[in-house]
Amino acid sequence: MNDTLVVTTFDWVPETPRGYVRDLRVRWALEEAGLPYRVESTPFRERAAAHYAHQPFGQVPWLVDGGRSIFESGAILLHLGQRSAALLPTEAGPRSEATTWLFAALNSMEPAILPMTVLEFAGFTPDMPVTQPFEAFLKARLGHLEPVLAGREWLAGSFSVADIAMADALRLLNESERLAAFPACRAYVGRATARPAFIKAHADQLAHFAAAD
Ligand SMILES: N[C@@H](CCC(=O)N[C@@H](CS)C(=O)NCC(=O)O)C(=O)O
Repeated sequence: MNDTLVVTTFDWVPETPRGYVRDLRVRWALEEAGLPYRVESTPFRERAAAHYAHQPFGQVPWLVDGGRSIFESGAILLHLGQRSAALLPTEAGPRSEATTWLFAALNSMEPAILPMTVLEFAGFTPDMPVTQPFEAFLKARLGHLEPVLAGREWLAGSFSVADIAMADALRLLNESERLAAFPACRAYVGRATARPAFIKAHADQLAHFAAAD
């Protein structure tokens, strides 16, 4: 495989999603692992066939590692985890636990978090009847995650790709008051986003989009 990994994100996005575009998960993992990489851009406004060849939904990110192109942030995290013990434990037991929590972040928590953020973006407020079932679904999931995070620093023993996915999904709730009733979840997001690798990845993404203005 080549030494340099290539992450592709959009050349520009509107102000609101900046800092949250999912190339952040990939940048964060690469920074944690200290793997060499560079970032390339694909047009946001006009998505060409070449874009769909890498990402069938016309989204970002994707990662090119040598001759292999991988889309879906979760699949990319798993791929990088296989390249670095800083991202995924090498022992079978802890590795399985970290993989399980990676899927839990993407498949149990994120589906509860995303509808709220989409509704908010569309101008719906938490008190509106249409948002109630989504609020209840999210609260139930956070209620189950809370005791888990109250008892551990990271999801699977040491920090792993599971924490990148989980903390990145949860931090979407940071600007609302939704984590106020879940102090362990809130503290976990604080711990994760205080890591130097997150801080660098976040600043780099903001700089990338700002450079396109
Ligand atoms: N499940 C995909 C979702 C990727 C995704 O939602 N990408 C957003 C940016 S964060 C995107 O490309 N949005 C533009 C669009 O959907 O047209 C992943 O985790 O990689």
